[in-house]
Amino acid sequence: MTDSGPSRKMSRAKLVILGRENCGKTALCVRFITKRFIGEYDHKKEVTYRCRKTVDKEPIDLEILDTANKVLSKDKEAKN
Ligand SMILES: Nc1nc2c(ncn2[C@@H]2O[C@H](COP(=O)(O)OP(=O)(O)O)[C@@H](O)[C@H]2O)c(=O)[nH]1
Ligand SMILES: [Mg+2]
Repeated sequence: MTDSGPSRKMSRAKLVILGRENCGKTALCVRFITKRFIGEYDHKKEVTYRCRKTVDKEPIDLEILDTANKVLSKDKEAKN
């Protein structure tokens, strides 16, 4: 197949990172994208990261949603 020309559409994928609060979701995302461990960031913010990575020798556009336990936070507020 000759699908490697410039007209070929870039592959895309969307990821959602789930897990309990403080389990390391944001650290994992930041490290995956920057190859660095960064401890200083807004812990309450839900952020969508966009980056380009190579998977199986093919470039792929990634959209990574780093969730931030909003529902849990609301539950806590409701109890207070
Ligand atoms: N030592 C160490 N600390 C980590 C690691 N991953 C996350 N942390 C720390 O664990 C805490 C929670 O991480 P965070 O990514 O904010 O968790 P999130 O709430 O799931 O997004 C932060 O203080 C991070 O710096 C790790 O692999 N090693
Ligand atoms: Mg986080």
